[in-house]
Amino acid sequence: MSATVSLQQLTDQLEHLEAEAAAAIANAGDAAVLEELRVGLLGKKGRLSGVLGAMGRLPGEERPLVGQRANRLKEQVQQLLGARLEAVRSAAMAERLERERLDVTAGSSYVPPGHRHPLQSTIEEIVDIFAGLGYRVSEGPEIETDHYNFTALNIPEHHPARDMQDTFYLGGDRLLRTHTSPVQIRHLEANPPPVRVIAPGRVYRRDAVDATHSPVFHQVEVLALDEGLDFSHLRGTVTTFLQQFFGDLPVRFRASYFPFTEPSAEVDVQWRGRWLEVMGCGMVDPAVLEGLGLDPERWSGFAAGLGVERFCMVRHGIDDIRRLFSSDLRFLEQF
Ligand code: 2U9
Repeated sequence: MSATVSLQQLTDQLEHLEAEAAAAIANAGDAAVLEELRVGLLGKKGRLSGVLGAMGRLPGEERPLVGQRANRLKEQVQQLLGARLEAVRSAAMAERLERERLDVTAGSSYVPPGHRHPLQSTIEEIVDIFAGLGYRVSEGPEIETDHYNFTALNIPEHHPARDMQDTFYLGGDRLLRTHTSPVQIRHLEANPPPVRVIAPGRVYRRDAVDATHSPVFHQVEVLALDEGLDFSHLRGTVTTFLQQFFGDLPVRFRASYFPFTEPSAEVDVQWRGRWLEVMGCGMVDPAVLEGLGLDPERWSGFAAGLGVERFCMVRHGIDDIRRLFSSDLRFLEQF
């Protein structure tokens, strides 16, 4: 037989429980602790259930009094738990906002990604077109010897073409190359024909600077050497290339002279209604082939050369070559 209980005892227990619960809830620091308290107070095996269990031992008429008191306690505890939960959540959110604070007015550390210089993208476009025609890229030194820059290209000492390609002499027979043709000479020394190469690169000339001249500029030269190549191959290759680069516009060839090609031609494109000279070209002079120990009766080929700055300026409507070397971002950002 269980011990008897009085109404007073149970009411005291409920009062006590309520005070204890209120204090514990007020001290709870987070949602997990509050959930533990809820289970311990109101759960099936909780403290309130314990008191209600004892209620069965009261006389029948007293039970509703305890029941009503217990219900008020339950509501009160639920209300305190809800309010405290709300408070700890908003405190946690405030703490997180403070911890992860973003100053949207702070100065930016954004670095613009940048892009290729217009000269570089012009070179890449030209190389891509010739790659599509089966050409490989060949490169060589910017400091050359008199032999590779001039003599091997059929420009002997005292030839007037040396004046047109006056350069920077570095002492001895060393000089800054005036064209990328020495690259092809070196390529042919190392690789027997058939050969199809292009030589992009920086070249130097002793020129006064003006809107169209710079002592340093870039060339792309083209060389094809094989059996049976004639002027029609040259014409077809150069025309195809120019129409890919500038669009499908008229191209014309005018007779010209270079020491290293015979016959030679200058090439114009009709750009926005005006004929513009953009390239030189010709059949490789037999004297150049003989100098390399190649039999001109068996091997023939064509060569062409262009100035990258000129291509870039025509394409983009740039009126002064110096802009391409000034590194002025207000200019460069347009491309
Ligand atoms: C070898 C044989 C022949 C290269 C060539 C040109 C014509 C030419 C100019 C274009 C504009 C120079 O930059 S520019 O001023 N070049 O007109 N260059 S044929 O001829 C070669 C090259 C290599 C072995």
